[in-house]
Amino acid sequence: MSVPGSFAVLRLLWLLSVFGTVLPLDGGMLFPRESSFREVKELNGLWDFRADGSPNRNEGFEKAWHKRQLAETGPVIEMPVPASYNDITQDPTLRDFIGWVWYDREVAVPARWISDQGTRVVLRVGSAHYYSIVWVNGEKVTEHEGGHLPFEAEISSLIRREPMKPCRITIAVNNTLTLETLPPGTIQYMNDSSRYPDGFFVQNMDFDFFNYAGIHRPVLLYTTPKVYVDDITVETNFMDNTGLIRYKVSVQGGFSNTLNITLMDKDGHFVASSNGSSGVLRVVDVKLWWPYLMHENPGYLYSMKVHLIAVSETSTYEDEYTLPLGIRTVNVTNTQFLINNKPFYFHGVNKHEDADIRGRGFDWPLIVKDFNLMKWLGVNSFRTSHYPYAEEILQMCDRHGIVLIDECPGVGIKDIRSFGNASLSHHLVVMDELVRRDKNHPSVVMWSVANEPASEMPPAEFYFKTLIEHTKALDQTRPVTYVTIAEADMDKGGPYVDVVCVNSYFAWYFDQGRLDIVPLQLSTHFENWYRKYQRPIIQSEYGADAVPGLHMDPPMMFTEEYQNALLQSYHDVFDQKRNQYFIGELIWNFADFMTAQGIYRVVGNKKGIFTRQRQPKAAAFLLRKRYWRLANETGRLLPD
Ligand code: GCB
Repeated sequence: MSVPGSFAVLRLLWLLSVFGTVLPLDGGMLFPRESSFREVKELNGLWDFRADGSPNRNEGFEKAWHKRQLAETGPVIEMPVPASYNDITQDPTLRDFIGWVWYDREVAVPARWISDQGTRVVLRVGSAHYYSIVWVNGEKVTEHEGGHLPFEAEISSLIRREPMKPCRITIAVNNTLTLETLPPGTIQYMNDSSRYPDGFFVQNMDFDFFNYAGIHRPVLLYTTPKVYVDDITVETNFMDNTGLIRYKVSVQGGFSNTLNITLMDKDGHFVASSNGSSGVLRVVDVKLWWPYLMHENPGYLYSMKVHLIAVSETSTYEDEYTLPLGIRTVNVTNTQFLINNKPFYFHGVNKHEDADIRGRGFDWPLIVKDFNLMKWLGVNSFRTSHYPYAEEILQMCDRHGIVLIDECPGVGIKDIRSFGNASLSHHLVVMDELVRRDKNHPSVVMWSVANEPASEMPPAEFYFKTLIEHTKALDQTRPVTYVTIAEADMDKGGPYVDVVCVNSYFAWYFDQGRLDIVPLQLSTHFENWYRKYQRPIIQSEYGADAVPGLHMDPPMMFTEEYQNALLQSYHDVFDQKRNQYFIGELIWNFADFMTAQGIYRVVGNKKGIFTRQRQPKAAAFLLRKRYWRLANETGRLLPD
């Protein structure tokens, strides 16, 4: 690939400056919550927005757009935050834009936050895809690589410098994917001037969802005292009727301090207490956290209130943070997945954060609707395919008892150059960030470090061994997997996973239309995987596209009848293997979702059992019947 001279140099320069740095994790990432000593101010709404359409996408940096109001640098439009910017306007150039886009807005900061030197003010972005740089009043406060996890910066001293001026926040976001990003991609320049205009380039990707971009999750300011609770880690266990919570609290800001920990039940009644930065809370007559449909009272949460008093020579600081927590255990044997020592059978879905207009933008009505649909369907679990979802979604799972396989954005790792050291070290950082954010959620029962990587390639063995060992060192309480599609004898990372998660599309991508071969191929496939790795198996994806309203009997591909018949042929095999080593089934996909344009996709992927607007196809009713039957057969509490 040859690249025009000056453009190539500029691109290389910003890639080096931007992608070359691995930022160490320096502290906790507690979800911002209000308390008597903490305030939260949401900055959601309309921001000014400008895409940098200059040929090298670098005009914003060359002309230092962050130094002024964006509106003073050129034409801006109104852009909702949170939302993907792609589908907001009528402009296909913005829908398919690759490069830097800029957002800014002014914020009125409460006077007390500025005058009170004992208050820390933190700016937090829930997520922005993919690479972000943030300035406050023209000064850079942070940058972050990765499109699905939060990042923040303390801005107290900056906003105190010019207390009378409104505080201007500028965020530049770049959606370019390279061989070393997660997910990876490549930029390809088309240099044939008889076919393409000068400077024409495309973003290639090896994954099947639209590369939505922008500020996808809430942006907010929150305060803590100068000495504050920075991180909390809990691990839970139980013996007979007694629950055990091992906790660790880290405090930042210096000074000797006193920590009081109080545990309350769901009704706010005192349960247990402790002092100090680490310890064990004992819970008599414990109410365990159970999955939905496995217990009459699923998703039981206690509240752990951490109260801090820190004293210096001149001042006293007080902080309080309340963490919801569930008490449960997770264990894996050769044939079973155990929650609270009882066999758990996953009957669930794979999702995407995806909807009309907002793209991947955070949206409460959509989230609540999806939970209502999942509960209607009898879903007890889902996989966050193919990237970490908003923390608010995980909190819903905690409360409703929906079990999660928490997946990092390691999707589309197909090029051998994406198995190099730079890719691996970034992947390790993403796992650090993911575990740091999600470690305390009872709903998260397993980490998935990747989806369908080219795991047959020789470097895959070292890559996955390192990645899985690293993840297990970060969190010793949960199993680790990656989702695979390769044939058993080709898979290099297989020996390191705790659970085999396998995707297959028999009678769809292969042997098209031949539903009759599914039973033979699927059961051979399972037997091979089990013989080779002796681990429990989850069917982590299976399905067929169905265009809603398209009918044909006998079934033909793309009709609702074919989707139903294909699911049914898989279910017959699942039911045979269920009492052996087969521990779960996750349909691909919960709802239709947008993809890049291509001849295999007719306005997106249609394997949803709901349409993108969340209306049921015939398959939703088939699955609903099955999942409620499974809940009755597998979900009841089995006698010891
Ligand atoms: C897969 C991928 C998923 C795709 C799906 C499909 O194996 O994991 O991202 O969308 O197949 O529909 O092809």
